[in-house]
Amino acid sequence: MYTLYYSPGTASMVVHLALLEIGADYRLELVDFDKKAQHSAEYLKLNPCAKVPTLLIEGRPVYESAALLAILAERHPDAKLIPPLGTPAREEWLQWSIYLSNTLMSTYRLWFYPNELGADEHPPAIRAALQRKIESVWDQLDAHLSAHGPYLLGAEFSGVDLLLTMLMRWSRNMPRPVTEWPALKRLADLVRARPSWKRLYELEGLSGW
Ligand SMILES: N[C@@H](CCC(=O)N[C@@H](CS)C(=O)NCC(=O)O)C(=O)O
Repeated sequence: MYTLYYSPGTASMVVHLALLEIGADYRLELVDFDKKAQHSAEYLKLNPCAKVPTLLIEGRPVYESAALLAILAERHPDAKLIPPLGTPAREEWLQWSIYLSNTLMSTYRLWFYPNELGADEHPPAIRAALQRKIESVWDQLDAHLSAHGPYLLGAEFSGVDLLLTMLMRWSRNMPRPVTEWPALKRLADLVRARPSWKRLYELEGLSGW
């Protein structure tokens, strides 16, 4: 039994999707951002970063969404969320998961949390630079998927496509949402058609894209 500390539609989403894909037994614990519950003494004992997700694995708290995706995928090989150890596809999977975390996730963090650079709002030049950075990642990924898609690893869906689709969803209110990149939109449409995506929307009370 796992316990996922989550907030709807945030970085916990990929872990929740992985749990649903696996069919694992899990319990959800809402971390209420409106009440700043991520900063409560109780939660900080589980995750000193004051962020979601945190997953309790046999009672042990573990955090970082991309790491949790890999951990769950490895613990439940039958779900085929990650290719087998020692294969080129496994190496490519790791490449994409770390790339997405290092490039998109960290840039999004600055996009959504200007306070981390010490201001209520970014100056326009910083906002524009962050937008350019995110769009340059879409350009790169779209070129890769056009040549080698429809999924990041080619013909086969894997857990890293869940991570990418979660990150794509976060662009929906940006000046150029990711659905303007055709190969990325095709991947998103495939992932959004999966039962796990639909079930997560019900469980987390999400709507739209
Ligand atoms: N690198 C972390 C980032 C997690 C993260 O930024 N979570 C956000 C939600 S998307 C959060 O908890 N925000 C609340 C806050 O920072 O106060 C991960 O991938 O798990």
